Amino acid sequence: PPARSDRPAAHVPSMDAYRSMYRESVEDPDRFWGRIAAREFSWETPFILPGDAAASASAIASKPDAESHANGNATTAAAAAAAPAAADPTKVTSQQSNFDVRTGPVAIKWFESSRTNLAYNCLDRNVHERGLGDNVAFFWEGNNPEQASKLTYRQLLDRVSRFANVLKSFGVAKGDTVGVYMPMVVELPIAMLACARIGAIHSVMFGGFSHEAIAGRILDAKCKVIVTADGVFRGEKVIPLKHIMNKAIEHCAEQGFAVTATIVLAHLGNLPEEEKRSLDRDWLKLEAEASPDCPVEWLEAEHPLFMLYTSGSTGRPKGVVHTQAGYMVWAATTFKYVFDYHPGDVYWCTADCGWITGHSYVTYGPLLNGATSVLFEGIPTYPDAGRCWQVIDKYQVTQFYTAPTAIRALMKFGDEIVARSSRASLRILGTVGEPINPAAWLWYFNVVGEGRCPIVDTWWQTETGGFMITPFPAATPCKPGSATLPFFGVVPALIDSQGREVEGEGEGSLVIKQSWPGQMRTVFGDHKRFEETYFSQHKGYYFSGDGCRRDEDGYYWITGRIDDVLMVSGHRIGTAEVEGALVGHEGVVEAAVVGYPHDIKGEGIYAFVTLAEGFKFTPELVQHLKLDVRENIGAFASVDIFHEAPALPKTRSGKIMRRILRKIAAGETDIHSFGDTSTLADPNVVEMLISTRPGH
Ligand code: 6R9
Repeated sequence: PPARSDRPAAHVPSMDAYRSMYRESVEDPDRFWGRIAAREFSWETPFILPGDAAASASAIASKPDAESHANGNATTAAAAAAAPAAADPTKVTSQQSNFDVRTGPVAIKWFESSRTNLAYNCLDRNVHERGLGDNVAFFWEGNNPEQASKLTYRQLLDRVSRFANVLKSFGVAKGDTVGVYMPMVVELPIAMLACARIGAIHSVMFGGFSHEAIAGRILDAKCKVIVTADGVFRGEKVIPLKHIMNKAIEHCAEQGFAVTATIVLAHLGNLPEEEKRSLDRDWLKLEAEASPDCPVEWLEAEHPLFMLYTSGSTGRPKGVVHTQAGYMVWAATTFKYVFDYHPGDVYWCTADCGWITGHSYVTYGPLLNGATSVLFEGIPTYPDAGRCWQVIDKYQVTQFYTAPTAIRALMKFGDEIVARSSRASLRILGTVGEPINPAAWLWYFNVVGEGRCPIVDTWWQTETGGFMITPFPAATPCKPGSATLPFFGVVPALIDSQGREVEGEGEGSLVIKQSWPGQMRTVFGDHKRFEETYFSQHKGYYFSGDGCRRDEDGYYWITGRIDDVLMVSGHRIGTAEVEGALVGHEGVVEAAVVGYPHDIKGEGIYAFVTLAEGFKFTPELVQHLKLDVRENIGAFASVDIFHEAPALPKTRSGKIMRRILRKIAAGETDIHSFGDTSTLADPNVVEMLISTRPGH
């Protein structure tokens, strides 16, 4: 990109700079992360840098206001330098943590022995130590373009402190879980930060989830206190959040679990009488009455920050647990470098806080950097498909981060609607959620960015906490469709079908070889499942579930999930969850769900269903099945194509051959292109399904 004279130099200005920082980050992670952590965050009890007082001291010298804490009780790493030499010097990284199930339980720990608070670092540090109190934290842009507001860091600190006191008044204490089911309004990050401030663990549930999906999550985490809103408009559609939450809470009660309070934001302000419940309390009233003084709860580095449920190949969604210090350092550092954030920038990520992208790159990453962001309630196509470009001009957005599915959807409306906006403020474009096809990449680059803005194609997962493989915008030459090279501290590897590491060019299963600070620590309530899911396929490695190719330049190209996980419009859905919903219907004896290529969504959902005796594959039945899936999971998991399958292709041992079903779903008709079919119990089943595929 052309250098702009009014901008400071990029944080990573060249490939040489990237390579030297990368080398240090993987060769001496203790020092690398220790220095960053000491310099850029506040610690109540500092961790100890690895036997290197000089590094600590120089980190402090470069920090002008290390001593001035309005709060008085937080210190920075200054104390670490002053502290007597430690007996055990390696307290920064997980060097001693175990990554290998063969040598004992997997245990990931970073910045041990320290205490900090992530909300303090997002708010108090910016207001009281960095003089950013009057800077805008969020420009809120409503679904309705006429609705907008803004919130400074000082106002955000005030509201978070008050709301933290509200939570405490309901008995929420350190270590308790709080369920959050909210639209994209400022109160959503406020609820998250209020939890973090008092050491409560938030469990944010996406606003698109059904009451059953929510009930499952409330029950799993035993969330006694629920934070929600009356409802929200998304485009022209109203989502009755309180109605859905009421049903979820009733469902929990039937299972013997009692929610004790629901704090309800009057967002639409017209909650019907029949949706009101005795547990309801009015958010804004409570907040106004609460004290704005809420001392920070200082927390062990490994104290849980949040859990976020995500889908895997089997079973129910898992509660992915992230902790205070490591996640903080990861979310902030990846944000700073990959979006090359500088004061004065206005950043906009379109993700919902109900997903990991909204946790790391709407809430925590930007706030930790003292950044100014846009928080958007609506959808990219309302009131028309030019909305994103108008919002970019309105707030003079410099970094724009969205998903390939949104790019493809907007591309369909043509270039002219984009050209109506200026977009001159844009510097960097980002994408996340699924592999981006080169056509969409090129449109994003040429039409939206007018060839001026590098695209950061960021590969990462709920489990990784933040970016793992990504370009650095001023350094890494891009190739459309490649997430390019690893972030600092990330050591990827590819494992071939023989279980060996691929050297140089090649393809395989993408794994990570050593711990990084933002790594998930456990599955909530089920550490065994954590070890089984991520560390048992390839011993000594973290298993991502993605396939990947490495090219001659060492660039990584993600090829998609190699397990039974679908990425539909960037939303992660387990095929087992959809199948579970389908076989819950009395008319279905067996169901097999696969993904198929879909122009806009990336992947569509294709369901093969075997019906019970006496049931007919009528439009009514299909309609029922559709509703069952919506009720179980949510509308975003809607099945696109139903295919009646009197029988499914199975191995002689009775395993459904999904590989074959994927080919049929993709519309392939030549059985010779299906790969090995010799283990099929009944080869005729395949021919039969090919000839009955809907649309043939
Ligand atoms: C952040 C997020 C994770 C899965 C991941 C992969 C896919 C995400 C991608 C990408 C190709 C990218 N994915 N980013 N694939 N290129 N830039 O999406 O988390 O919801 O947990 O999904 O998304 O398949 O394994 P999550």
